[in-house]
Amino acid sequence: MRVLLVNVPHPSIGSRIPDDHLPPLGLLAIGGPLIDDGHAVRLIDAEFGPMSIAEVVSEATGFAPDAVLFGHSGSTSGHPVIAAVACALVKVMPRVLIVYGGVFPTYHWREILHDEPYVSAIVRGEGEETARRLMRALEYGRDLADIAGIAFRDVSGPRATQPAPVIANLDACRIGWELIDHARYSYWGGLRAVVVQFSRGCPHLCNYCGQRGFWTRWRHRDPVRFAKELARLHREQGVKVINFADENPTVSKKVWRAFLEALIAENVDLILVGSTRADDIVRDADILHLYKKAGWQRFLLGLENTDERTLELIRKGATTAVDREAIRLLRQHGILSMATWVVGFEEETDRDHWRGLKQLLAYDPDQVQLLYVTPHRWTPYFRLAAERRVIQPDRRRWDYKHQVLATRHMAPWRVLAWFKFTEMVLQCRPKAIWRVLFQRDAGLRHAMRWYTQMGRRVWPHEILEFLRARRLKWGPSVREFWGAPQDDEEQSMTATRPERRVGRREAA
Ligand code: B12
Ligand code: SF4
Repeated sequence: MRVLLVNVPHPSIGSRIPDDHLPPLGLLAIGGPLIDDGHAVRLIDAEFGPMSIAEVVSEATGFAPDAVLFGHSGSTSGHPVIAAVACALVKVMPRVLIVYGGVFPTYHWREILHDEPYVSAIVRGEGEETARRLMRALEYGRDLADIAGIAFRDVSGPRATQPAPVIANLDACRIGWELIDHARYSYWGGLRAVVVQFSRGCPHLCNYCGQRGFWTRWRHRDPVRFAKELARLHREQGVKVINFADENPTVSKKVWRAFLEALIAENVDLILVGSTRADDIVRDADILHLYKKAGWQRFLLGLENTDERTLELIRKGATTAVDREAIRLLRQHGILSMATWVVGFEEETDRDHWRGLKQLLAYDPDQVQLLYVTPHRWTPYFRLAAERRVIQPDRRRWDYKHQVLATRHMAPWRVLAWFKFTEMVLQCRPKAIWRVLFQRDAGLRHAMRWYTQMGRRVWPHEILEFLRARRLKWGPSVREFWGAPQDDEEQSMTATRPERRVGRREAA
């Protein structure tokens, strides 16, 4: 079959503000196995430009695909863009099959199949094996009901098949790197870069997490083979920056250490960046020198909040003392820390923001990223937030960088004022400026300067966005806006009601 993968242009800050673009790993992960199965596969990455819908349509028709496959890293906020592009494509190619995968459609399959008639099938959960089986079935006109891990329409409406088994051996899946020209992709201020995954999933239970349940259980690649793949990308493709997509790569100290040692043995000059948990950093205090030697330059630590009650509410399983110690240890080993900080909890007041700002200053992270609490329907947190009021009806803005829910005691402008003020104080305090200007390590200096540059663009952009965006004063409840909680389906590959058929009313 002729298979076209499309990475749509995303309107979010992460896609539009930096001049860099990262390869769409999810689509490449699907593409590799499909190439090996003999399909003619091509990728259109519309993030470059960004391409208009008309340009995507024109390039797509030139390839004359049998099937167009969509997926995206932005998930929830990316969905409306995918819907618009898919709709435009089927207008000019009415016989083309539209296949859709990723986190958001895995859970919202009922609504998508109900509202978007042009979608032929949705791949639920991890896609490598399922996409192969689905494309074969579509090619030979076999019954889709026999394919595990998908959702499609039959005579009674949208239905999901039984969950696909998790991929036990991640090394068996090949990334279709040949689908991209590495020279186009960069990160960290113009350095050639890729996104990779050492592991999938996370054993922790934060109740707002939209990723953990998707992968169902934590698995990892062979540490030595993985290190060799990174070294090969460096030697053959000139890749310099490795961005880890892992939710939590450091879960097993033993395995992680094996990876670090294997990469050090490869003797390649790489910059590694990614996210992990503060408690793993503290646990690994005795091997942080290996992190540094392997090339780690920055860890994003999801601190989320410093209020112990809020941490309890979101089941973060962290303590403020550990978070603080992790930042200290990273600095001691010449690794930058970026703290994410979440605002917009229902009962927040000025006093909470002030206390949070003081706490953040005491933590002293190198970089800070503020986010708005954004419930996903498949997480337990959604249930807690189900009766809160939506103020942002545009789903493209459900990207953590727009306030989407009303808070009880503060107007949105006031939350934004605290949001921007906190960022400004953290990034403009003398200590932070000193680190940006005079950081002794040239690599870290570059990283700090690049981030500051991004911050300078993001800061006014977010204020303008706020002024431009249409907001509701007191909109529908979260439950009315998205539908009933779906947390019982959170484990995407052990779903509880696989074969359930839904009627039109329920799907709506
Ligand atoms: C790398 C990354 C980015 C990169 C994107 C690079 C790129 N070109 O893809 C950058 C930094 C640009 C970025 C930006 C944003 N991101 Co981001 N990002 C990630 C991150 C860390 C990894 C994504 C990834 O590669 N995963 C690994 C791949 C293999 O998994 P996957 O994409 O899910 O694909 C698998 C399956 O889903 C499925 N699949 C996926 N697509 C398809 C398609 C088909 C046809 C099939 C069959 C199967 C299939 O098969 C794949 C293999 O099993 C995730 C967090 C995470 N741990 O996943 C956040 C994450 C996806 N990002 C998120 C967000 C919010 C954003 C932004 C909106 C932030 C912002 N406000 O700017 C933007 C959106 C930009 C965009 N283009 O999507 C959220 C999405 C939340 C949600 N559920 O809505 C996440 C989950 C972070 C989080 N913890 O909340 N991001
Ligand atoms: S530690 Fe991170 S990835 Fe793991 S459950 Fe919590 S938020 Fe999700």
